[in-house]
Amino acid sequence: MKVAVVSPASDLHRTVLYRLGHLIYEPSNPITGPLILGKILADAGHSVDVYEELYRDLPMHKVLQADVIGISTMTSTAPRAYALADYFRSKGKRVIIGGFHASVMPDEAKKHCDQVIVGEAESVITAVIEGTLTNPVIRGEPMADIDSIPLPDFSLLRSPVKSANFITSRGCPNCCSFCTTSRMFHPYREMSPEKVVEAIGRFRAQGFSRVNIQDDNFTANKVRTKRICRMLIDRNLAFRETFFFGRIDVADDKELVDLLKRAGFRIILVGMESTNQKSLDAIDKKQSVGSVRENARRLTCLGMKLSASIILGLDDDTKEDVARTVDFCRSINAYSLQPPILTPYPGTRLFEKLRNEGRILTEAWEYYDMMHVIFRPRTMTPFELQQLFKWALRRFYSFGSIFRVLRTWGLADAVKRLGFALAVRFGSIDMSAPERKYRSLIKQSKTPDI
Ligand code: B12
Ligand code: SF4
Repeated sequence: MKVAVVSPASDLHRTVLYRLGHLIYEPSNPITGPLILGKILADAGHSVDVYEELYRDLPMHKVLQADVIGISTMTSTAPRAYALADYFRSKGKRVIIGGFHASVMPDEAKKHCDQVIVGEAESVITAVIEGTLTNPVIRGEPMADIDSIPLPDFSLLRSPVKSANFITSRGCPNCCSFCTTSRMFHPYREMSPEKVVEAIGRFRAQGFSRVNIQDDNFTANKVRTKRICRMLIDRNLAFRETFFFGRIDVADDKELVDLLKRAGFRIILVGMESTNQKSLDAIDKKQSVGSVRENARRLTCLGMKLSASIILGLDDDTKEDVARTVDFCRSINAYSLQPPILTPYPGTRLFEKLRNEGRILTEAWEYYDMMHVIFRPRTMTPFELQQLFKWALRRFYSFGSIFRVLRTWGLADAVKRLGFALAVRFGSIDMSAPERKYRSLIKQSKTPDI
């Protein structure tokens, strides 16, 4: 059978400005689920093409050559996924929807397709495509042994891609109130170090100049992480700069940091979230502000490129708290700042709480992208929070910071920082229709009455 799998992008993310932003931000990289499912189907004898809409418009005539079309969903891409699904069905195609959003809203997704797969789809995808599993909503059981899952097959991708994305574990041992991944991928499972190293070797041989480790928490099991590092070093397989998500407590273990660096794992994205203890406790972060600050400083001193992620809009954080956290990230010379706006994704405890409190402003899912305020914050208006997001980016990515980046990391990173400094200043002149619609929604919202 001929199968196409599409990873859609929302209207906002398909604008010229966003696509330009991606060029500056990082080399294009795909979501891996469709490439894993594609490999399973290809091994079963089907012909598979995978498309990423984030980087390039879909070649509709080619997609429509498929007999069955699979569509992946995140919450912010769900409306686009449904529009595509409706269109494909109007052309007589069989459509199957899966991924994050469809897994928590299967009834909504079902209205637009023939079948929905809830959760991890490896165990059922072949039977669904071949028509031996016919229920409208099918639950994929998580595979216990993730070594037995094939690696993402990048040769199936028909969109430009520069980095190999790779997940070496599923889920996270923690369970923060706003987190979707620890619920989607449950229970927490790890790939063996041998398989991880084999995969990285394979991506190298395929000519990738970069690998991003996309585990929610690559350092959750430090013994495993150290073993992976040692094996990569021994086999001379380290990439120059590999990105990964880690917990701030890696800094407690100097041997681990040293091994990570030698194995090329130099860019670490850490969810610092806030420098207000009340906020950390409220989201179940199980960390003290003192250790977050100390460890963040230590990581940068040890030469890691720290990508600091802080959440804007937590109930106990005021504007001053956010400003203090942003300035702390500046003071320790963090490599980058990611200030996602708190987003209550359906399926999380946070979503239920805010809905019960009547604080969800809209269920226009395309704005659930962590860059738009879609709830009433407690300590400021939605409009003020949206402005705070822009302020945080401008404050961190200042023109002055370019010289510090040049001194610390060199010319290539300084040029990238210049790109960011320009993007965060001029990016908001985007007058696309969805952005205008969003602005009028947010400007009308009143100060919270809670
Ligand atoms: C790599 C990644 C990216 C990459 C590439 C994504 C892309 N090209 O679209 C980049 C950096 C570009 C990115 C961007 C964004 N991302 Co992102 N991303 C990830 C990350 C870290 C890994 C994805 C991955 O490979 N997972 C591992 C594989 C195995 O899982 P999977 O792809 O979901 O596939 C499994 C199932 O979902 C299902 N499945 C998936 N697709 C399909 C399709 C069919 C037909 C079927 C049947 C089943 C199925 O089966 C698969 C196998 O089990 C995840 C976090 C995570 N741990 O997953 C966040 C994540 C998916 N991203 C997220 C978000 C919010 C975004 C952005 C909106 C962020 C932003 N502000 O720009 C954008 C949106 C991009 C877009 N397409 O419009 C959220 C989504 C939350 C939600 N509930 O919607 C996540 C979960 C991170 C988080 N904060 O929790 N992202
Ligand atoms: S530590 Fe990160 S990945 Fe783990 S539950 Fe919390 S937010 Fe999710």
